[in-house]
Amino acid sequence: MDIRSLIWLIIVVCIALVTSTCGKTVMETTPISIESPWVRSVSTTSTPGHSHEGQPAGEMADTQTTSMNSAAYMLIHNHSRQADTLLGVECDVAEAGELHLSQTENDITTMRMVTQIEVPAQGNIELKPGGFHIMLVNLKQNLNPGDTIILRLQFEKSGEVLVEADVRAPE
Ligand SMILES: [Cu+2]
Repeated sequence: MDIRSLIWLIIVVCIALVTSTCGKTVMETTPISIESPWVRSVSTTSTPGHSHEGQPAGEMADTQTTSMNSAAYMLIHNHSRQADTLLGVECDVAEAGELHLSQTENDITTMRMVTQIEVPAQGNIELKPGGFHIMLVNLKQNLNPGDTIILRLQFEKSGEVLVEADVRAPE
């Protein structure tokens, strides 16, 4: 290797180092912060079917399948001067993470899937039982109280935000 190629190699390595350092800085200054994330505990023996959100087991159950769902809750803060939008969630313990909204009207609770959840500028949105929540669809394993699971939240402006959520029995 002649001296000219060596110099080029050093320049390329330096650019790579600087770029990766910048990437880290961006990650650390994300304007999104998450408070008290938790996931509803589920096991095959306690809650078969699709029941969630406090409905009695079986009310929403698909009688022919033994699939399990759970829900994740948290308080999402947005410290930015721009609104941001939660677009989706991924999680290794479930086949899919869906954004849902539960609503109660005339004593009947229904839930529907939503495509996004907006987090206002310098404000927050609470995901909680009976309201917005993240539905973890078709769990691949039991979720026992005391477990910790990782959720990967996808925001329109802030990109991916990792959340470590505790598994708890619903109150
Ligand atoms: Cu739901």
